[in-house]
Amino acid sequence: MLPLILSADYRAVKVNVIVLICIVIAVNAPLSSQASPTTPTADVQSDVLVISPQPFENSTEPELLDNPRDEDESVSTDHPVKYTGAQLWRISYDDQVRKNAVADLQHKFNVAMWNLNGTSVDMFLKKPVIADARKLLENAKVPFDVVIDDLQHAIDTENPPPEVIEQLQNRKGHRMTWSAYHRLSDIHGYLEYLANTYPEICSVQSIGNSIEGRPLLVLRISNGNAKNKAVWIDGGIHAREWISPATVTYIIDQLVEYREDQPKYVQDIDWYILPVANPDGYEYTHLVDRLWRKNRRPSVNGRCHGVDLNRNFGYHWGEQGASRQPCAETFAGMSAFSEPESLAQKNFFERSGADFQAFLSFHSYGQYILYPWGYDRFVPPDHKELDRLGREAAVLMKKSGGASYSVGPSGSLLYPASGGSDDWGKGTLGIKYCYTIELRDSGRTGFILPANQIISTSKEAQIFAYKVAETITHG
Ligand code: 0X9
Ligand code: ZN
Repeated sequence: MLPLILSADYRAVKVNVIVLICIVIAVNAPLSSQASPTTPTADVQSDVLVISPQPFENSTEPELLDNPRDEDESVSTDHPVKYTGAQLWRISYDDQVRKNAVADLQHKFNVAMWNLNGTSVDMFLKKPVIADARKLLENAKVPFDVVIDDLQHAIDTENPPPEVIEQLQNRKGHRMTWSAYHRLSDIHGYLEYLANTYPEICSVQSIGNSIEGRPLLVLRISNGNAKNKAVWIDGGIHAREWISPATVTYIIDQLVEYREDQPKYVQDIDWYILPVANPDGYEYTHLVDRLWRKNRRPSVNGRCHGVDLNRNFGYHWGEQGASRQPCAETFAGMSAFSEPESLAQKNFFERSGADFQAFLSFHSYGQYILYPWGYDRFVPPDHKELDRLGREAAVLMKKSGGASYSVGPSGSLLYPASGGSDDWGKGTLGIKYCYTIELRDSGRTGFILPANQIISTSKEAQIFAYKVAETITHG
């Protein structure tokens, strides 16, 4: 049963039932208009290419991919999803003929978009559709490369073998290595270890529980100076983006274990860090489906689990690039902050007295430094300052031997997507420097970034975070 209609207040129940009925009708409404694949309007909603994207409230919802995994009852921890023979293709996407062909591909086959840039799009294809999809693109004369030729092999080799991980672990009183991706218990155990070992600068608090009851742990690192400005960092909103919690915990390690080596402007910040903002999804990617993105909200339509937490924040919620379909990868939820994970962040900020000047949300992939707005192709009045900081950081990251990052407003540089946490940080909380950082890589391995790139990725992310700290301290 939906929590929406569990209110004890009769009037609320009545209103909620009406709202629920309207939503059910809307969700189940047939597509009343659908652009033909020859109509040149292919566009993107996060992981999913769509035809003629419609705003959330529009009843002509564009076609979005269902998630057939949820309909498969055999999927469980005993029967994890296997991606044997599944491939990632990089397809040219730089003229209208090519865009139409890609839209056609999405219409006909169960393909999901993983990323795009100005000239190409990364599409994920399961094995059964590969031969026909290849024919379609060849007939349309659209060039493409097979970037990953067996996703299951990539998954099986992304972490070092268990015996190697075991050797590295437990050397320092905790299990984190940054040579491997770790389970939630290792990450949470590490935060507790820091709070116990360095109680004068570290404290850990649970800001709430996930839908399945896991704690949302925030580490505060502070020297206690009353004048300190504060920086928020989160990772792991999207479950499958494993490099994000790995990077965020690496930054924590530098801030705490190597504290004396850090510049004064870094030591004089109050850092609030939530390494795993979607703990249920994260565990699900370890145990059942490596490519899960959303939280684990039980099905609201009897078929598909999960809400995209980065569509569930309450600034311009439910507009472009967010879906009302529970099976879509970009399902925005039943209302803004309907999910305990996003609501916990909201409650935390509402109660906190800290002087937040920056809000950094780490994702992958694509190597982008994105600033608001994400909900549309607009920019805030102070966009030049956000852009300057982003560009200065990108130069430093590259100079240090790191990867190249593109900088820009996310609605234009990537795609419009509403309900993101970064927009909420800026638009509702009024925090000046809000960024979403899409970490490595730029497409060779996508979400399955080999663990041997954790440290190099984390080092460039650390440079970014420190540049933010320097700017809010010294201007
Ligand atoms: O679509 C997203 O949520 C982010 N990309 S991802 O591939 N990691 O899913 C980008 C979010 C950018 N910010 C907003 N659109 N507000
Ligand atoms: Zn993401």
